[in-house]
Amino acid sequence: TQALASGMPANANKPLEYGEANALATPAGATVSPPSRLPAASTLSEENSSAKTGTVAREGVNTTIASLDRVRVDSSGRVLTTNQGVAVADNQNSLKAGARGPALLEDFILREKITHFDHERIPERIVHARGSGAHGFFECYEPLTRYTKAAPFKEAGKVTPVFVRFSTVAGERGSKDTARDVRGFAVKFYTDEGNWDLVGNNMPVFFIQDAMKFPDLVHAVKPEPHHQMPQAASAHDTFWDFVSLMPESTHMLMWVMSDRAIPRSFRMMQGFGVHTFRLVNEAGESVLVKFHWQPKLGTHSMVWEEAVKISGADPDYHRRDLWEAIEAGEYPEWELGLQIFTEAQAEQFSFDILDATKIVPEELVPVQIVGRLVLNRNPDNFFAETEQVAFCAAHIVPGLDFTNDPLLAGRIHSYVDTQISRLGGPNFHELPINAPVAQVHNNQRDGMHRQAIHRGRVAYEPNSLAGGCPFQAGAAQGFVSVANRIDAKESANKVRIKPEKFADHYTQARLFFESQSEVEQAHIGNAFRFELSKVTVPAIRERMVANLRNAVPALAERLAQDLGMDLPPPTPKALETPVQPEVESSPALSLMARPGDGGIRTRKVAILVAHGVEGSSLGKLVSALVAAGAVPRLVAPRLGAYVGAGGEKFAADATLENSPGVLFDALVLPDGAAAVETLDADAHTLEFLRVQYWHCKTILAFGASETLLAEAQIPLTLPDGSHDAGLILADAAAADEAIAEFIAAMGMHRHFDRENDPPAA
Ligand code: HDE
Repeated sequence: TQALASGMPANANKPLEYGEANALATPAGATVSPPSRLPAASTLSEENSSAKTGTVAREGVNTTIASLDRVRVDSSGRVLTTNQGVAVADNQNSLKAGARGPALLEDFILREKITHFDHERIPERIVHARGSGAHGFFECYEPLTRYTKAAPFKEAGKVTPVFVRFSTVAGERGSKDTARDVRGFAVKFYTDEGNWDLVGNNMPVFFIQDAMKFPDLVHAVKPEPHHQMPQAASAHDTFWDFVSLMPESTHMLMWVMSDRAIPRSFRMMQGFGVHTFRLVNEAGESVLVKFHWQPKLGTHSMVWEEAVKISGADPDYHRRDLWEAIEAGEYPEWELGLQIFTEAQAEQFSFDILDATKIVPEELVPVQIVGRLVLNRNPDNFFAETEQVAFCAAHIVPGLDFTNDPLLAGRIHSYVDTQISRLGGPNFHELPINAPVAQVHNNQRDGMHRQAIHRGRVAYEPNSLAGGCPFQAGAAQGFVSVANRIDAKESANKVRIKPEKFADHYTQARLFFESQSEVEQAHIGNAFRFELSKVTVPAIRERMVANLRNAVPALAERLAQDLGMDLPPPTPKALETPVQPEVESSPALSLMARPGDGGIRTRKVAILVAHGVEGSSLGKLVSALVAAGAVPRLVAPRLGAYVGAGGEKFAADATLENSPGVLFDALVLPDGAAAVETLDADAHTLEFLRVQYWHCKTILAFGASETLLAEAQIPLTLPDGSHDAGLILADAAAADEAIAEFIAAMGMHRHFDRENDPPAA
């Protein structure tokens, strides 16, 4: 740390290897010529290390950067070497006995290169294989010392560096981003008292109550083992076979069939710690807590058809969205909310707080906002950071503790264990992205890939030879488990049973459904229909509908009809006495409860252009959108320059072919007869328009482009004849008002009153 603080290289023998500043410096006496195969000033991307070429990540304010800088490598102006540091003279040709002769075994340069390449891949995560990460910080608003001594909450304004990884669960590493799935929301806090990983999801409940069932759940949802299909999808027999036999999953199924499973962006979804945890203060007193992340941009989702099409048009949709927002300085932000309650309160609840298939409704325990999370720096290298980061539910720090949630218990074991095979041994905590900011001193030694060079002959404790060091911290400083765990008063017999309240599988499933808006309820029904229609075994469909009868009879009836089957009798309940829930509805469970501020920052707007567009209104529009923080793109039949009716010049940066409508939040159709005619002649235009309309997005049509609406058979009013707030027709004269109306309508995100099931022809 002294070396780092003084800006000196960490290893004085290798001054050139460490630190960005050093890496960029020219070694004494060396002459560095520009790389020979890049012609100077050829194209924009070769001149600039821009976001698009992706060489150097934009720097954010983040104290982890300091420790990671030690290992960051920048090869600008450097000579190519082997891994042993030997300069390579020729990187094009292997060593051969004569020009047409055999390659020689002695070519250590070729062999090193190929051998390393042969071992580039590591196993992907068993679940959550596909993910995207970013660096940032957590800032505490007020000291929480009354409840916890955990380092991040000690004082107002305290900043703790974090690395966050978002993920889908079922798909493989190379699968699509927009699958219907739970999203992982894993946060590693590099606190000054050790690493704390809050490894959560974007839904506050889970499918199962006990870790014992986790391998079964995952085997059921993953591609079926005989033919390895389907990829990144739950819509298949084995998943629904399993969950229909596990009524405890009914609540989670409601969440997964809701639009929460197809978020518009990682930046627009909530995060939850799921389990009940504990906060522990200096005096050792503890309270129970649930963790919530609330996105500043509000909670927004896609519609299913859109998600399906995006997975073809841009399988990296969420990864790109996160990357681009951070590169643009639009740092995503969440607030941390806590639901804090006592054991005495918990005992009164109609549900068990150790049951991860239950939430604590906000009406019972309000969410208290305590800080914010800001992501302000993209990783420099996906593998080194996002792939090698190892989260672990067991990583907690003094001031936090677990509860006896039997699902959490399994997680406490699983995460470290899985890294041992994924990251190749027990020393993965030394990988730079995993290394704590807090110092690490213990007597663990050796193992694969050990980085630290421990000095001295003592690797045990107690010892006298090293003066007793490293010494036990004691209760004042060190981690102490809370003594009075909930359930301690229960019988100490070893049993394999569940607590009684775990048997209520339906009350909160109903609560969730009843708390949704009409549109959300309709989407849940559609999702069940879609998924179950992919199930080929009728008995599985029946069993699922039979379960749903216990939760939401109307939903089960609708599904029976939609799936063309008779309504089956309800599944016998595990708990015959009905539970009296505290609340019948919890408005906070609707996505609509958190619309954000109505702004349109980072929203993508497609402005269709062709030669002859009426240019003045488009100029105004682009300025207004940029001023509001949106991202306008000019989409044309081909890339390149276009000339407007008044001689204005436009450069199209996307094409109807490479950027279909599903990739945009809103659409603008231009005025100008010639342009409209050209666009009309390209079938992509009408397709673009139809999907925008179908997916309930905002459309602004200037002047002559109204004919495109007619061609695409877009109704100008809602089915009941009333005004469609998301469809704005404007002539150039009234451009200012139309633009203002367009921006306001985009702020509403979607115009669901347009929606029809099935979509109107
Ligand atoms: Fe995980 N989970 N999980 N999980 N989980 C993993 O750990 C596991 C569960 C979650 O971005 C694995 O490093 C068990 C709940 C996230 O790297 C593995 C059980 C929640 C991530 C594992 C659960 C999660 C994982 C796979 C039931 C929400 C991705 C690779 C007892 C609170 C973290 C790895 C990242 C990853 C085990 C259930 C969240 C196998 C045994 C509930 C966000 O260890």
